[in-house]
Amino acid sequence: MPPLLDPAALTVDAGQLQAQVDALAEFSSTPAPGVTRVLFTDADMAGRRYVKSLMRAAGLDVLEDAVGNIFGRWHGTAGLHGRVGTGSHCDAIPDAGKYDGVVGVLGGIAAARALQAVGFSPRRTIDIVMFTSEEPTRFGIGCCGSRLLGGALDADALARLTDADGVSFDAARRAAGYSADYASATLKPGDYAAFVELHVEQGPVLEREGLDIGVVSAIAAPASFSVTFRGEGGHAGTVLMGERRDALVPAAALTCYAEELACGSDSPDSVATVGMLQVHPGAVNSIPRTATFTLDVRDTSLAARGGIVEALKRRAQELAKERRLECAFDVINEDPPADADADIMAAVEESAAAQRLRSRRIVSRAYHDALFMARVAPMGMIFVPSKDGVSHRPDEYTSPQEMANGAQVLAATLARLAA
Ligand code: HGY
Ligand code: MN
Ligand code: MN
Repeated sequence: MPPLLDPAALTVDAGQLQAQVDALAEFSSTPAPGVTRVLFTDADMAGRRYVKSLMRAAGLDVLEDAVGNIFGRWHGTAGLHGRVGTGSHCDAIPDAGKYDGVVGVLGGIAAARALQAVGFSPRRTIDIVMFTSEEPTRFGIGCCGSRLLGGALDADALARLTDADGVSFDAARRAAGYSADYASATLKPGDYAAFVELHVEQGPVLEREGLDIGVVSAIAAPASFSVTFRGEGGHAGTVLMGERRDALVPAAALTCYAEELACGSDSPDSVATVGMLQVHPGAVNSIPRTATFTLDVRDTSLAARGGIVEALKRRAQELAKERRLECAFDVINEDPPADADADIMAAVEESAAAQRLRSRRIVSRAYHDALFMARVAPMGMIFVPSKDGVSHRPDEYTSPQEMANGAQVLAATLARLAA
């Protein structure tokens, strides 16, 4: 910690931070209390403008890359290579809450202001980043912006992704005003000396244990797949049961099997979810011809996740054979987990202690942009409590003081890393 800076002296205005979270929540394509802010929609573009205005008001240089990652840059005084990064996302899945991701972007700007207020000036440049498309809502894969930055997604593959209306990522980004060469959005190792993300826990642990700060030790490994069963459909009244090749029934069977595998796993971190299902033709009196659904399987252990995925693939083929159907089991993403950097964890713990905040180490079962920034820089995450552990729902809540605590710990951590 630089000699002049007392972490306990760092204060963030909790009321102002809450007011900014509330103002950002106004930019939504669905009515309150839920928030919907899907990539490059009008709501997302309005939210981006608002975040950039806060960055400018904090005296940060605003830069945007080829895919709409937004950087609020606080230039360092020593011209050192290797910036210190923090940030998160502001896009929101349909009818979500207003804190997921937002606390890490607005809290990052607030942390910079808290450091400016005590006269701190960073020797290393500090970036507060708003990453593009952390949520998979529009193009089916999450963390598009941080995957590109971290070298975990091929630019051509990203450009070709299409949304439900057949609009490609490349067309969507150009319509949003981003047309630079994709290559400019890939970092070289060393570009960042450290990356720390502030985020709401999205789980019940901190609240249940009466703690203020979560020091993330690892981020679980997410995997997602698109599965399609294809049969022959037909009239719901005239095709007798023995003659059917119904596409939806095996989809339902595999959904229940996914739950059974995750519940029966030896690993406590195994989770499996079917979140989306489309049936064609989708009529009361028509036997489903195709059923397409998404599988989201995660674990902190790659072996445990792999075991569940392999069992699901086997069962899908068995069901297709038994029922004379076709089955496509396509990978959307299969990512490794990431461990936090020991020095950054120690810096977060010491920053929390200096501010008399109670902390513990914790695993992140949700994925974050930090998962991909970990590929190009030492990574850390700071969690603040989520009421009742709720997230991805309109009743998601973190109190103003809990957000301010997180931003203050982030400010002290950034000061150490950028000194
Ligand atoms: O799905 C996740 O873990 C993140 O909230 N996008
Ligand atoms: Mn989320
Ligand atoms: Mn998030």
